[in-house]
Amino acid sequence: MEGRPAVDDAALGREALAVLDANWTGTGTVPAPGLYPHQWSWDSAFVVMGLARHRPDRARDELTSLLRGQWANGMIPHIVFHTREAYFPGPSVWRSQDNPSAPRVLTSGLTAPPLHALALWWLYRHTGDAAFVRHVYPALAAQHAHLAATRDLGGDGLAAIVHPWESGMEDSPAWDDALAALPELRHGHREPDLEQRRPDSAHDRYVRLALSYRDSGYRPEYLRDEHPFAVEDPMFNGVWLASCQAMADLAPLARADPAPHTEQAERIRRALLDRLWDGCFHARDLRTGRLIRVCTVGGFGPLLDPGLPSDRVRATVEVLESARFMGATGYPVPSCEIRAPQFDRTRYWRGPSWVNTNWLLRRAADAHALHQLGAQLAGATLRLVRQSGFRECFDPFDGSGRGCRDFSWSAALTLDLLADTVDE
Ligand code: 2M8
Repeated sequence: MEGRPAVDDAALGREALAVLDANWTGTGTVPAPGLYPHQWSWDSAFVVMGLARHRPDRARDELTSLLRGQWANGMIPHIVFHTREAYFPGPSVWRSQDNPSAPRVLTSGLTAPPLHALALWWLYRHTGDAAFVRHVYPALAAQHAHLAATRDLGGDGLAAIVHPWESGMEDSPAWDDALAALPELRHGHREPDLEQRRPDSAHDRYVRLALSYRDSGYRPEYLRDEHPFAVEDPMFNGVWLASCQAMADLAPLARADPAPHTEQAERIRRALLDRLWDGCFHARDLRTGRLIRVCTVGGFGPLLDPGLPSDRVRATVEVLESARFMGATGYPVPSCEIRAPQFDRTRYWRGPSWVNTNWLLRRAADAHALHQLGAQLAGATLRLVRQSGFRECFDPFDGSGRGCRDFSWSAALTLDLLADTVDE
């Protein structure tokens, strides 16, 4: 197991800022040099929140830069390609330039968890910059309207993800069955000019699924009627709900009406409870109509809603704190319940603990005044980065680092957690 020399809070904060400075390209923050050389959507939202108290100007630039990739239909893509560095699947796979709705800057054709309004709210809370809220608000309202208009494939108010990449947790076992059941997609060909980064069969399926959506012209009708992957994910929708509430809170500053955002939040809450609850929150596969039974960290997303009924909060937190999740591991929160056959402490989103989900759950704990849980999550997350550095993810049992180093959201959210320690 890898160890690091002990660092105090001030030194840890300086290291975190140095990582974010190194990952800043002049137009946006890359998640990590080399492995992720472009701007990723929800990574940027986490960076905005981490920089809010330290480099508010850069936090504003980060969000503005991401929004340059927004499509005219309101969609914020999961990757914005600001640099020429090779990445697979890159611009030649997505071909955004062929779509009339796409912006000039090249982007992917999928979206990601809509965390941006919460990030804007966070930035406002720490800077009081109402002018920036006014400036950005219409773009985020368009993002939310696009989700409501094109992704409510189940018809009850939840947004469906149409690709595992849209969850931000693409390797999660929650998608295994839906991926295994995919029909032979039409695109057997390889993209000749690019190397596949992970040429395993799951990755191949991801690529084919993306190509099939691309070849439909990224049409919502295709998603509704033909696309073989459509899943209602509790984390994606928990994040969306929190962002709807942020939009409602920020509405007066933008001279907008809060009511549509409050109503949308209520629709999501009702649908989460009616459609995804069964003792805890599960994803639902819209193509089979069935709940996906494996419990993952995504199932805790609805805790982000301060309006979640208290009996559901209690039951969900009981699962979170039990020996199925953080009760059994020294370094919370494993991304999959440890007793599930799919649990694997070494594989992305199938076991390791992540700083971003810990941070979101810490925020959720605050929303329900669960201060001890919040403090435990914050303390354990700082212990992880102190011990192993700003790694992409961590072994939940011994805290050793996994994935790439100098990972932006691990650094950014550390800054945020440290600032809270100072404020308290
Ligand atoms: C991971 O996702 C990308 C695909 O978008 C990948 O595996 O190559 C995920 O952890 C996702 O949540 C994250 O946004 C992205 C960049 O950090 O990497």
